[in-house]
Parts: sequence; structure tokens; C-alpha cells
Amino acid sequence: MTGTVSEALRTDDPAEAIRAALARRRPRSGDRFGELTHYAMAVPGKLLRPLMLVASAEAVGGTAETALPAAVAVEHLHVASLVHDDIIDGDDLRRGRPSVHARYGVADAIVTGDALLFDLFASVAECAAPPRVVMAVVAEFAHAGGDLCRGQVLESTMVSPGATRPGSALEDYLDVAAAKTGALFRAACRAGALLGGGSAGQVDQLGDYGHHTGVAFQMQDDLLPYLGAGTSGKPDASDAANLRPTWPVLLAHREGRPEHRAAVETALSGALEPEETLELLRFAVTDSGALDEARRGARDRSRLALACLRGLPGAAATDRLAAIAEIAVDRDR
Ligand code: GRG
Repeated sequence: MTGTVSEALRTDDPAEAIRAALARRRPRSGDRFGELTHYAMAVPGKLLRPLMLVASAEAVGGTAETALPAAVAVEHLHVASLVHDDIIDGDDLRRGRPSVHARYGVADAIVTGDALLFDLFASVAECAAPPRVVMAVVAEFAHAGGDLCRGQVLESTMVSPGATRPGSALEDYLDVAAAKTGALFRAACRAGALLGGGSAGQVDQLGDYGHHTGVAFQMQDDLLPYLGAGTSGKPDASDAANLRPTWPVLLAHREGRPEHRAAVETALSGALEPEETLELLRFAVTDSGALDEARRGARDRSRLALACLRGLPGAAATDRLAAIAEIAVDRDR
């Protein structure tokens, strides 16, 4: 372990320890492949999943040090999914700079995402835990990776050209949010609890916390294009350009007046340019009151997450998990 990582763990700054461990795994190397994977990982995001993993380990009485390689692993899985997602969505901006495919082309970006998935396994293999625990962590990530893929496919059935169904049930949306986003938050928390030596009940409890936090996080993510902050680091018009019936859009269609429903249907018909689509959705979402309702829905979810944290032995780590559930729905990036 580098000085930076162990120092950061001693000073109780998990984010710094995670950043240092990520940098250690990804030294800049001379060839193009090294450049690609370095580029994908070079600008850290909010690090929510690794932070939740480490906090979950500590919340059940384990150490950050044991959990750190798995925290690095979950960030690799997350970034791999972002790289592939940006290709699918045609998004040229990620974390405030050109996405991997925008900079290096689609073919190399696909391979970069694939390579990061193998780094996930290499990182998990470094966990200093009993083999059965390490295998259980591998199973959690494998499960979550499959869910992410399932969620992605499920979502595309909701937005296939000509088949966009703005009136599609909110349950469909929740299924997608649970699979595309909730599953990895859940796996991060379960993996941390397993590595921390938690009981089966604590692993489930933290997994439920992760699931609810992930769904709440996705709901808030869907609100960002309508908050006007422009700070998400990806294009505001991405969801609109991809004709995605997101959380506030579905609420505007369900709860709004006829003119709001008509606006949503026209916007999601695919007949408009992305910026016009976003403008029309912005009208429907704000004028119908759906934005406020969507915010309330996200906060309700966050409260469900908080309720899962009762009775865990590690008070400081539990406080950090509670703060993450709150930040998930109180952010503009
Ligand atoms: C390669 C595992 C794999 C999956 C392929 C593309 C795909 C199938 C799934 C898409 C999963 C995905 C990207 C869901 C969106 C989740 C989400 C809200 C991402 C944004 O997370 P933040 O805000 O990002 O935590 P930062 O940049 O802060 O890390």
C-alpha cells in the first residue's frame, strides 16, 4: 500500500484513500491502451459507490483497509458502465470533459469499458479476506453487472423509436432505476458489509439501504436537466435526445393537464431536435407541478434508505451512510 493510501486511512479520509488507491491501480503508461484506461479513470467522480462500500464495512464493525480493494473494484465497474452508456446514448461529455468515445472513437471506448471490467476482478482478488467472503463479493458484483445490463435493455424497450410510451407505468420506471442504478449501490453496500464481517441480516439491511439510495439517486439524476444548474458534467439534453421517459416526465404526463400530456407526447415522439425536446419537456415538468412532486418522491425514497440504517454498531460510518442518502436527493451534480 502506498504512503498516501495508508496516511489517508489513518486520517480517516476515506475519499482520499479511495482516490489514492484508484491512482495507484492506474499509473499512466506509454502505450495507447494505457492512455485509454488512464483517461477513463483520470477524473474521479463523486465516488459514492466506493464510499458506501467502505462505510458499510465500518458500519458493521470492519475496517476500511480490508474493504478498499473492493471499493476500487466497484468504481471500475461503475466507470465501465459509464463508458458504454455514453456510447449508447451518444453523449460526448462526461465528468466535464470529452467522453472516452468522443476522444478516442467508439471501438477503443468499447474495449476500454471491457478492460475496466477485468480490473474489477483483479481488484477484488486483492481483498485480504477469507476466500469464501471474496467469492461472495465477486458474486455480488457479477449479479449487479447483470442487473445493469438488464436495466439498460429494459430502458431501451421503453424508448425504442416509434414505441415511446409516455404513459408507461411508473412501475416500469422503478424497475429500470432499480436495475440500472440501484443494483450497483446495493452491491457496493452488501460487498462492504460482507468484507466487514457483518451478519446475514446486516448484509441484507445495508443492501436494502443501498437499493433505496440508488433509486432515490436516479430520481434526482432525472431532475438535474430541469434545475438549470448545468453542473452535472454531462449534456443536459441527453435524456431528452434519447426520448427517455424519466421520473419527472412520467409524473407530468400522469398528473398534468391535457396540454402537459400533449407536450410530453410531442416531445417524446422523436420529431423535434434535442434542445426543442428538452424545452417542451421543461414546460410540461415545471408548469404541471411535476418537478415538485418528483422531488418529494425522491426524498421519500431517501427516507426509506435512512430507515434501513437502524441498529448498526459503527456509529460514525452509519452517519456517513445517512449523509450519502441525504446528498443523493439534495444535489445539483
Ligand atoms: C458495462 C457493466 C456494464 C454495463 C453495460 C451501459 C449499461 C450496460 C448500463 C448503464 C448503467 C448506468 C450508466 C446507469 C446510470 C447510473 C448513474 C445515475 C450514473 C451517474 O453516476 P454518478 O453521478 O457519476 O455517481 P460520477 O461521475 O459522480 O461517478
